[in-house]
Amino acid sequence: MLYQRSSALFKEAQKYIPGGVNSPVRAFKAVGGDPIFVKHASGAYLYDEDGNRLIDYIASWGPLILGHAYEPVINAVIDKAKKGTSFGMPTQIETELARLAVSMVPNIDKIRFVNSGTEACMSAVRLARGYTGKDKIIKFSGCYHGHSDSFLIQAGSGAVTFGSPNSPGVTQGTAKDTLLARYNDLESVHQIVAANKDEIAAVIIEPVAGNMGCIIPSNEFINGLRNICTQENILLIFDEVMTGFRLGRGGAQEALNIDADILCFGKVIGGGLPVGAFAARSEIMTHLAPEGPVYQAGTLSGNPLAMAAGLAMLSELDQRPEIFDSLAKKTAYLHDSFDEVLNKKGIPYHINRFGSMISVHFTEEPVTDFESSAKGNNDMFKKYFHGMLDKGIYLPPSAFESYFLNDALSCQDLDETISALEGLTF
Ligand code: HOZ
Repeated sequence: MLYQRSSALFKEAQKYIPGGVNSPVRAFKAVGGDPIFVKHASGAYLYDEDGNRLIDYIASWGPLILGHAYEPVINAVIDKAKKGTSFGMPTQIETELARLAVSMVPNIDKIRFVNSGTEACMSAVRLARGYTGKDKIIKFSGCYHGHSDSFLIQAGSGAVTFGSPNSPGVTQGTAKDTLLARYNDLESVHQIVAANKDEIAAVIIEPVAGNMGCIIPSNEFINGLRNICTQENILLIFDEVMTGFRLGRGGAQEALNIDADILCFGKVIGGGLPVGAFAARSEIMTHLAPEGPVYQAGTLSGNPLAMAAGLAMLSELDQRPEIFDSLAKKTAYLHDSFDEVLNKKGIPYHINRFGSMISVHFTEEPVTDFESSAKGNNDMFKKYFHGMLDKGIYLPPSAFESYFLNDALSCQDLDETISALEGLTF
């Protein structure tokens, strides 16, 4: 495939935008080459500036669970836009989306809308600190909760891809309050809790991780985490930015059968527009301004266009919950077929999958945490990524990301993807 126009556009972008992109992982640094510039998209396909059609496995990094330019979502946005795009005043549709989200997700009574997953997680931690009166938080290496200061400590996603899991610019003062545990290692949590008795406000975790590839928590680990938090009066924050409204109506809480105390959302809840949210039981949410003293605000929070997209998206998922099952089946089919092909090729690999999230790691060992994920062979990953791209398959351009399947992917698309893998030489 030719990407001349994308390359020219990237060159021009680099003159005015740092690295030519507005979010680092898009720059293809982990896989080499120039990023693809999208012209438009529809259903399961991206159409780039050079006229190539690509089968899309990132779905805008998760939000587009029903495929690109999904008509009910687009129509809802158009209708709303005609009536004004932002007021900085309350609108009825905010309550409609809040009511629907609260009805779908376990353990939440109230929800606050923000503009991104980053905002949701940073505000959730502030709320946890305000509620408990404690300062420290525990996060897990390789988990990524957006780019606010407290979370750029051994962060996953683009932060690790670009070699700044602990970013310059984060002060020692902030970093000292973020304590680092290992994913799937309960003992590491026990040790930190014991060494910081009565000082920890919250444990924040991606309940199914998607920012070091897809990583699944063991039952023992995730249940144990819940127990430690309950025993020690620590709030358990599930960062469901990726998993919320994707692993099922009730997200990871429902899929793993675990109750969290505060939930963070982004991606699917905005239907492809910039929406984040955090939610909890009333007892916790009443601490938030203007009801309580924990401050949080935003001019574009609850923006009517974003709310319209989110409402159209969640309504569809609420009415057709079988979508989650169908997506999981498609993902399982892809997994089984990739197993067959890669086994035949005799390549060392591991595939992790949960619901419609999946990732391929080129390593002999099972991938259960950041350390094992980082052992993946990146040269192999680059060949795989570019080989698939050449055959019209768009995968995440970094091994530290999950794929997100969307409902528009047909059996034919999946088979085209499997044939592309068959044709690869590593
Ligand atoms: N941090 C996102 C993936 N985990 C990438 C966002 C983007 O580059 O669009």
